[in-house]
Amino acid sequence: MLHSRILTKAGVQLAAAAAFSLAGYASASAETKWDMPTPYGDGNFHTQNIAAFADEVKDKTGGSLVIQIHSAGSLFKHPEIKNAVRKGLAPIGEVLVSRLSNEDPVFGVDSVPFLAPSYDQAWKLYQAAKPAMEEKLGEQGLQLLFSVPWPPQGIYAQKEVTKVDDLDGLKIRAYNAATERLAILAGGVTAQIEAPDIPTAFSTGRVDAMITSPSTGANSKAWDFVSHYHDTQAWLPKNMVIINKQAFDGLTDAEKAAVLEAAEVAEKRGWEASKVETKTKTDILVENGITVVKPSEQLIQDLAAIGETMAAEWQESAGESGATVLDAYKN
Ligand code: PCA
Repeated sequence: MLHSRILTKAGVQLAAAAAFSLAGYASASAETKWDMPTPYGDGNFHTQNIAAFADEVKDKTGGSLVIQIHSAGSLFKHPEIKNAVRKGLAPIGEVLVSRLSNEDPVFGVDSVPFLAPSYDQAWKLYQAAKPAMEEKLGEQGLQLLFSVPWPPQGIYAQKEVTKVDDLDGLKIRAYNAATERLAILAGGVTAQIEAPDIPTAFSTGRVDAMITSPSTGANSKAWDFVSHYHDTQAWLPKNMVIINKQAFDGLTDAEKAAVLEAAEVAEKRGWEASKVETKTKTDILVENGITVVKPSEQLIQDLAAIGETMAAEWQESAGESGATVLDAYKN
């Protein structure tokens, strides 16, 4: 017996009402199908890592738990995914952690420029922030399964940028509150654009520069609309896979174990894939004619000053719990 829980967006509300009452017996004897909304395209390494996670869950459960991925915001748009999982409209989903920074500053710590600009530092910062992240998610009936960073963030522009003043007046694409703030501090104007919409945003002139990874640059064929990539290595924002606790509790013990084991493997695999991705996607930018620039001393200094402002603002907003995270990170 197959319980296909959520088929269309229109059916979601109704299906959700039934979903948890079905969960108990469905998982005991039959196939459970979980729809999983994610924000990024099929070609992205995060999505591919999640596909491997889903395969492993299916294998480990002998096919009793099947996770179907709906990538690129096709089931729920990125801004809706967290609440969809919280409400049980989808049992599991992926979001950029820092999209939740308006709920609690702890979710924004991975996007403070230059606080943790290497993989080792990003891992340490993740470990420091994780208890607070889990607590905040737990308050909403959500559980963190795993989290994987994007490659380090750099600046894409239609000219070489040697100082922050060169960004003055540009329309800079943002993907979270921190990139918005940085764009404004740099003298630009900003528009929040989802990754799958980047090519259109450039071709229609809504934006003319962006701060993101080699990964998203290559996935969106940045060579079609910019000429330079400045490898500033400013921070490594993370995605996370979250699960509705009630949906998780409805699984059999064997299924729960399979999900948790596959999540642990996915986190390790994802961190390694991200490191590899940094090099392979930077190479792809070069192969397609983008000039990859080592940032000038002046640009580094200017960005560091913006980073200090943003770090102070983050600490101010995060208060005591923020101080705890920073202490854990620095010690
Ligand atoms: N890619 C995502 C978030 C960070 C990144 O490298 C994006 O640009 O939307």
